Amino acid sequence: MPTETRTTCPYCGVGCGVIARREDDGQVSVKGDPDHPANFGRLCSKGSALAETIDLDGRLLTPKIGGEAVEWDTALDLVAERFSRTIAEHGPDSVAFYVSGQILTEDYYVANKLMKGFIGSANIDTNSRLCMSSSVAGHRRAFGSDTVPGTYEDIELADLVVLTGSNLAWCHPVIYQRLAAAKQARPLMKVVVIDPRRTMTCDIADLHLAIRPDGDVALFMGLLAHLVKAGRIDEAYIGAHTTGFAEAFEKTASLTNADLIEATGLPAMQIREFFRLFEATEKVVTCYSQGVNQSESGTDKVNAIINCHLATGRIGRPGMGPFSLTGQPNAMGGREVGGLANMLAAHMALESAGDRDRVQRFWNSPIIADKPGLKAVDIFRAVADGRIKAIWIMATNPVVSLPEADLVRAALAACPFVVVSDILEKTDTTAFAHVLLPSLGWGEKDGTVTNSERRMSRQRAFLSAPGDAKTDWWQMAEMGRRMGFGKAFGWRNAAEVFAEHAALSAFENNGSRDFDIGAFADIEPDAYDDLKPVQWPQRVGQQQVETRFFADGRFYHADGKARFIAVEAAVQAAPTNTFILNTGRVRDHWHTMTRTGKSARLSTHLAEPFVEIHPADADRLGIRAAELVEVASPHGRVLLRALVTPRQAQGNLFAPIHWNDQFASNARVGSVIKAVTDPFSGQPASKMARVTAAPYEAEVYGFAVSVEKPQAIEADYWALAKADGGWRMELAFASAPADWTAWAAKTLGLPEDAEAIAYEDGPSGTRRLAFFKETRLLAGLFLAKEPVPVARDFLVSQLSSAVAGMRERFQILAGRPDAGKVDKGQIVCSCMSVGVHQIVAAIRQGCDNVEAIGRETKAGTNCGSCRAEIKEIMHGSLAAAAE
Ligand SMILES: Nc1nc2c(c(=O)[nH]1)N[C@H]1C(S)=C(S)[C@@H](COP(=O)(O)OP(=O)(O)OC[C@H]3O[C@@H](n4cnc5c(=O)[nH]c(N)nc54)[C@H](O)[C@@H]3O)O[C@H]1N2
Ligand SMILES: Nc1nc2c(c(=O)[nH]1)N[C@H]1C(S)=C(S)[C@@H](COP(=O)(O)OP(=O)(O)OC[C@H]3O[C@@H](n4cnc5c(=O)[nH]c(N)nc54)[C@H](O)[C@@H]3O)O[C@H]1N2
Ligand code: SF4
Ligand SMILES: [Mo]
Repeated sequence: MPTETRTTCPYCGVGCGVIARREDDGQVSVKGDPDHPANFGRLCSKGSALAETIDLDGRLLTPKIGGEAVEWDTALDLVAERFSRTIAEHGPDSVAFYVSGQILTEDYYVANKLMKGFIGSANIDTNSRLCMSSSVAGHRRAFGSDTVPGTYEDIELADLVVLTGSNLAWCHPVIYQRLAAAKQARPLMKVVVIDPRRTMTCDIADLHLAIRPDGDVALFMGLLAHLVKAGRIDEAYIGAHTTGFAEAFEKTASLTNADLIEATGLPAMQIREFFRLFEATEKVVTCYSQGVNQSESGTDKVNAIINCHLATGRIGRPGMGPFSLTGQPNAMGGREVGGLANMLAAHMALESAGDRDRVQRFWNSPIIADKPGLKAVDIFRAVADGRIKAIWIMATNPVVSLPEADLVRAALAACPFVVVSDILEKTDTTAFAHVLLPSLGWGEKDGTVTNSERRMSRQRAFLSAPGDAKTDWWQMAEMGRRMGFGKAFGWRNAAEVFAEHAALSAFENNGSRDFDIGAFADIEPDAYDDLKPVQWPQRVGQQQVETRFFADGRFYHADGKARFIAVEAAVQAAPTNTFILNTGRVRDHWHTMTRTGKSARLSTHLAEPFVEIHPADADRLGIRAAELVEVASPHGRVLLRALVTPRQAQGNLFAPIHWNDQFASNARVGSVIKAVTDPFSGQPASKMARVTAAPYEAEVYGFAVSVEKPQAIEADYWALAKADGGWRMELAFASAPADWTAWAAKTLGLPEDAEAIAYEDGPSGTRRLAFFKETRLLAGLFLAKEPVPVARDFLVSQLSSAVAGMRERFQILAGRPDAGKVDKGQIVCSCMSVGVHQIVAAIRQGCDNVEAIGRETKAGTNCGSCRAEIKEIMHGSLAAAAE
């Protein structure tokens, strides 16, 4: 009998409900859960492709020590022994855990309990430091607690939605779809996007403010001053529920209009328009994400935004409030368990003796960490200089994702003892593990996650555990037992861990702490299995009527009042001859691609690492479209494809974070970023690195398709992507190999009896080789002095087509389909595999809106994530036709 399991998407913080269907033959398909309040049945491209990412290719299926498979007991005994010995010799602060907003709440709870309550150090930090920590710090400064006041519904109810430092269309696509639908239903609703780049999110914007990087504090200070001047502040609210207004306002006096224009780089007219919209609209939600958090002034940006909402009393009411969008599926859950180095469990404070005593009594633990541990960047610095001698990394890939990533790599290479729990055997980080522990992945494990609107949902298993893989919480609990803390780590299942976490949240709480899910303190496994998506708080015996916080004007500082924070605008760095490198995400990939990189469909949208550069900058440097660019800083160097586009402001570059050593020759952008951090949160300023850019002189460019996964690619530049029926790769060589056939045979794993056909045009440098066996194309290699002009989608499609005749074989050498057959062009809609050429053809046939294009080509008819791009192509084509 086919089974259907309700679970939650493991990607972004929207936290969409997914129904996973498993057929008798083991085939899995997914669809959106129509009853889940985060998505009501919608899924984005990544969620829709989940079934393509759960195969066992490359999975780590057994514990390993030094690369050799071992039993769990052997591995865990060694881990416990090495950690215990290191602690005995060098103290508890000589070890660390570096965990992730992608583990489940139960995993996180156990790891945090072990480190803070039993090992007695707070050296547990998480990749959420790189993601959410400025929001946490800003919330705690303003509210006295790390509380996201609003709900997704507020975004739909608002009359003005301000999106600052958020590429919602690509990074929180289902919230974007909900917002777009609300705007369509209520055309008077306004959307303002504040982002140095013109992103796809701007598609629904009434106003796009292409702000100078880090101009946000100045902009929101200017807004506060404007609100005061316009008499639009809520003095009664300020008086009754806040303190610090006068000081915060006073700071704005030093910001002249000229300063504001200078700091934001925006035309005065645009600034005025934004201020007027904000002033005149009662229902405003300000959503923010990494353009705010990942900055040297990240925490101040958060507070500058919150100041404006407090000043107008627009918080905690329907359609109003500041809204920090969480990135990872369980960023919020990690904050609940206190999984950051400067927090304690259940939203209690590490710096409060009373809280420490309370947690220690609840855990009945021998010790409790009494000072903050090292934050992510500092943990790896401490590994580098030998202060930390044993580290356990779980569900994160720091060799890719941390700034100064080459230093992180060197630190791990030199560390005496590195443990990595991952689902994959081969990542840039697992390469340095002394002990590798196989974890259960999505669909195999059970637990809870909490999304951006504080809604806890269950992730449920619908696949059996592969090999010896085990849940992350079990691994940590076994470690606790082996270190001699058996009684405190004796849970039999995830439900018991969750119940303990819930009980702690209610322990001596009595309404003093925002996070309280005491209603689940006695939850039984059956009820846990049935748990419906539910927002916190869930206090014992208190019927939940309101899911928003602060509607009553009561905050969590001791006096019950919120704080205005007197922020100051960041001083602009003097212009130099370097670029500002901004980094972030693309639509169809997730972080270091360990999962999305498995899906051919998701790999078609953008198949290689790139750098966006403004046409004038490209011109000045002599960089032509599709050539390669070397981006460098004193910390490292990457090689990326030039994407010349006016979406990018002059003097700024943008590169995606996803590509790493498993998918490209040198594209780990973290390696060029200096590890500058926000002084309050410790969050790295990953959106603002100083770099140089220069054209890369390639003698030969190449493109290849191959049935076999290529091994050890000898090329100065390569980027590899999964394709239907095999792999595709982009190549470049500073100097050409002597023998191309030998290069291809070795790299593309060709059998000796492969039949080769070739074409060569000496003067132009064009050279093409194709290798066949019977009716199948095994590989094709296309070389030229310039970026290779072949129809990539057509060539990829030949990997899974029969190519019997000579005519078809020569068509492959020609690198494009017969006239009459369509070459799809770059894929825009990954769900339906529709390319840009097909969309343009539909437009030429008269389709003049996204729906019509959908009817004609099916593009945009499944998850809808590409609709903004379709619109963009349509406007571009229509404009071109009009010229
Ligand atoms: N497709 C996809 N979706 C994801 C993820 C993914 O890997 N892939 N990851 C998830 C995670 S963990 C996270 S944290 C979120 C991140 O979600 P977002 O924060 O929306 O994504 P980013 O691309 O990191 O950055 C957002 C925008 O900030 C802008 N920005 C840069 N500097 C500034 C500045 O000084 N001021 C302002 N106002 N804006 C600036 C950038 O140009 C960029 O467009 O996405 C989540 N969703
Ligand atoms: N320059 C720059 N750097 C950035 C950012 C940026 O915008 N710019 N963004 C930052 C942000 S916001 C984030 S969130 C980070 C993300 O960066 P990372 O956390 O380093 O990236 P992931 O690829 O998500 O790493 C997750 C790892 O966990 C493994 N995994 C998956 N599921 C499981 C599981 O169930 N258990 C275990 N044990 N392992 C599992 C995956 O295979 C993968 O190796 O990057 C940060 N770095
Ligand atoms: S928006 Fe997409 S990635 Fe995010 S939770 Fe929903 S389906 Fe998953
Ligand atoms: Mo993140």
